Amino acid sequence: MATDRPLTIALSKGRILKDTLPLLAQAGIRMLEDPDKSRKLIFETSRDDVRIVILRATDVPPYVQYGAADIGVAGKDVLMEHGAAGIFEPLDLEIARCKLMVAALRDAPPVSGRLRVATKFVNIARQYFASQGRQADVIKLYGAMELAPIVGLADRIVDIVDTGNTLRANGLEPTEMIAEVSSRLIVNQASMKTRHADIQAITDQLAAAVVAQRG
Ligand code: PRT
Ligand code: MG
Repeated sequence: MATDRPLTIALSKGRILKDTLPLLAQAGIRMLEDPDKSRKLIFETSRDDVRIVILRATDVPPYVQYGAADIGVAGKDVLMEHGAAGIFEPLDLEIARCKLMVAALRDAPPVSGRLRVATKFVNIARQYFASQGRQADVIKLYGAMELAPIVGLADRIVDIVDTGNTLRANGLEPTEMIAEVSSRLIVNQASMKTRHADIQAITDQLAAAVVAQRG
């Protein structure tokens, strides 16, 4: 049976990995080597029935949706952008907190007519401005969104804001909040049935670790 393969957990490098590993340790799952010092993408763990794959943050939802990973950790921003098909979201891990915001050049005048919005979150942006009844042309970018209003590519950006330093450093300010963001435990819907006991146990242990980390 396919269920003989190790339970596969998808994580992304950076803040999600850093903040998730202590929670997984509380569930008895530890990486056997430091992924920051390795070029490997698949890692064994202290449990021989559990392995960890390291992906780009935006690739975690599709891996879980299609069952290549049974479990994953992804920011709510990435989940909102990807959509929830095939994915359960049983637990808020309360890590990597930030906000999805609309931002503009400081003291930018209101825009009459269509708004030009630059973002990597095109689905979220389209949905948000539609829900506000505002006409928006959304331009997909892959990085350095802050530059777009400065050089006249866009009137607004939609981006992640934490301290606000990146916006400020580029003469921008947040104008509207779209959503509060934290990272979520996500589970493939079929795995939730075929490997229910394992996944439920890990979810329960992570839930306890989340409560403990509130301190
Ligand atoms: O970096 P990469 O392109 O590989 O992917 P990624 O940026 O999606 O991954 P990563 O690891 O940077 O972020 C993973 C998740 O962490 C995101 O999906 C968010 O849910 C969450 N998170 C929390 C953040 C931040 N805080 C954050 N500050 N993600 C990104 N940022 C960036 C933001 O894009 C902006 O450039 O930090 C900048 C804003 O920070 P402040 O403090 O200057 O406001
Ligand atoms: Mg990043």
